[in-house]
Amino acid sequence: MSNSETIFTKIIRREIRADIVYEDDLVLAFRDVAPQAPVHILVIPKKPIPKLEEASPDDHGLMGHLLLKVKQVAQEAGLTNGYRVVINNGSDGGQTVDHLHIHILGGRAMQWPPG
Ligand code: D5M
Repeated sequence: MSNSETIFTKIIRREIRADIVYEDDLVLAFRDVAPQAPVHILVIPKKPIPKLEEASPDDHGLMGHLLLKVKQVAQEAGLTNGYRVVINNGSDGGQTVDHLHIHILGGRAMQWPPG
């Protein structure tokens, strides 16, 4: 398993500033520092699961909560015309921060396939 200390852990602990848009006991949502769309928000579990691949059956409820919060955060961001939800998993998936995170991208029409 990868080292669970990442920049996102520091954001959860308020050791690094972030533009936080939602928080509860289990998840945190904040604006991506390098937005790839007019709205680009990351939703993360507070539990430091390094990547989707390392989520376990014990995380069943947390994973459902996370996805439902993605929907809520997207609604609260005003993304009434649709949006894209992305999880980059591991090296070939393009993951750069080893703390599970769900990207919400919106505010423009997305293209397919992604690069
Ligand atoms: O996405 C990791 C994402 O994390 C990438 O879009 C930049 C974002 N990022 C990195 N550092 C920060 C801070 N400090 N605040 C907000 N957003 C950040 P990946 O799927 O791993 O490629």
